[in-house]
Amino acid sequence: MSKILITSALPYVNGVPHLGHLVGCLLPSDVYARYNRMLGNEVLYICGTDEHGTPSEVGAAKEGMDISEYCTKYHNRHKEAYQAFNLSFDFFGRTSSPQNEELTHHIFELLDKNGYIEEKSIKQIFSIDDNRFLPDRYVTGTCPHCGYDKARGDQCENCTRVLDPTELINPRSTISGSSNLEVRETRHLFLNLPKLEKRLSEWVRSKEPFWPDVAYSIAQKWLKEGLQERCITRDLKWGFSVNKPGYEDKVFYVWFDAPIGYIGITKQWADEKPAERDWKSWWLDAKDVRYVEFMGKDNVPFHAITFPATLLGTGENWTFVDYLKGMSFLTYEGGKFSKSEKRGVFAEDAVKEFPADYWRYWLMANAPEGSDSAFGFDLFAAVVNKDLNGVLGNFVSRVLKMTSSKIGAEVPAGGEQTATEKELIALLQTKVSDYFKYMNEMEFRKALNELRGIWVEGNNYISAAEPWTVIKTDPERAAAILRTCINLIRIFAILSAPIMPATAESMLARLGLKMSDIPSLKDFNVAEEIEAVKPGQPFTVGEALFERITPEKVEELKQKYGSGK
Ligand code: B3M
Ligand code: ZN
Repeated sequence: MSKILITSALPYVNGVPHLGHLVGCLLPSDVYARYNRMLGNEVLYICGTDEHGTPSEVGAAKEGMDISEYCTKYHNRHKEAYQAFNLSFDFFGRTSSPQNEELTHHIFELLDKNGYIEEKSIKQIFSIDDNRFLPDRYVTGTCPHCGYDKARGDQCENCTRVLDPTELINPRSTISGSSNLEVRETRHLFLNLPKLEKRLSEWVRSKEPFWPDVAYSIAQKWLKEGLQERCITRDLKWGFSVNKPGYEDKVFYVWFDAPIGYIGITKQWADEKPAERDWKSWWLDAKDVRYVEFMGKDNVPFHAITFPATLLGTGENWTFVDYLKGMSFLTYEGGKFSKSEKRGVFAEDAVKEFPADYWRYWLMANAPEGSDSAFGFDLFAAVVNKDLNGVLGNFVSRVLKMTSSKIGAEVPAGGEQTATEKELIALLQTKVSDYFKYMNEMEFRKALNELRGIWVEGNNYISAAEPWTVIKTDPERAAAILRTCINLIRIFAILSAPIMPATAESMLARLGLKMSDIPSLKDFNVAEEIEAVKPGQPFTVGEALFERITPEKVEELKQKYGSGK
């Protein structure tokens, strides 16, 4: 048994997650965690909310709330939405926890002691009316290049040029709208990445065969361009205090403590049951831990460069990422998801429309892996109707209804396997090993393609074997065919469980089985599994597994959630 540490990028607490967030790191990590548990591996699957930074301050001010209450409110909303999606975190914590603060201080202290922290003065915009420094993206003004009057201090949305807030014409505070601004000098702490560059690039090189192209090439690009010192403090009130004299009025930058949050959240988990859980056995001087991270591609540089550099600089023996799965983006009906413009499906609404498994399946089957992918209700309905309702659901109800009406509600006895079943077993064994191979490689679209192919073989088998005709002349043979089909239902349930856990349970329940009855996926042998459900075992037909989505419903959903840009 191997120890597998899995983390999903920690979603920002402000705002509520949409389908893009789900497919961008949360769902793939959950599928991978479930699959590894089914293989019998010891899995620790960690996630939580990323709570510091200006957006939380601004969000709280907008709602007239105290920041920490605001974070608690949204932390709970995230947590509920993820529960509804059946995400199987071992712990869903918070980056603002005392455990994370202690670790952040510890790591900073070592970096400082080892000479990797520099002090420098920088110029920043100060808003006199807000009585605070403004982060670049909280300064709005007219773009000096294209004249767009709502350009942000870090970048103009209209012409995409990268800006310095001091370049904006008529700058004003995004927070209060005040134009009473001035440029002030302020001292900050920087992580000296150039000093760590050599060790970092050796480390990245050592990972070459294990990282997917996108993550490896992003890391290489950064290293080739040469690393810059990175500012790790901010002039904000909300955040962790800086444990260095002279920095009492500043806090750590959100991206400094957020990845440390993976460790902090593990400590939160361990502190709940100190007698049986040990965070260090996963993170510090840990043995035999394989660490896999899931994230959107925009987060790759922080995980491939800055976080490993932060850990390297401490001189301690931390667990470094072994495999980094960077996902591309999901578009919504040809445009972007936008909460403010009420466009897109948000996790908490999605599960009110359809059971989580419909979304889980669609999103994983269309995961933006190599390139971006597009969500649209037409596409969604087409896949649900064809793969789930048409192929899988139809097979299950057809087999159980037919057996129950023609023979009885027990797995039928009689009839031996023939060459047809032997062929089916061989075919399925190949497809199952391809499915496992893609799951191991985290090639989820390919894995789901195989899974769908496995379901299709069930339909092909029953169509060719025609038990409804055979029963008239050879009831023994018909019984053997239907018994094989019932066993296929169990096999399909097991293989689908990482993707559609609730559906898998419902399929098994019809056969009087539970997930806990299922043996490890290691050495999954179709020839044995196809005889696992024995004659005489009672079953129930149950409701249809999936509903068809009608064209009228598709139109209704488009109206409700916004269509196009
Ligand atoms: N909160 C960005 C995001 O949600 C950021 C990830 C932190 S991972 C340590 O996309
Ligand atoms: Zn512009």
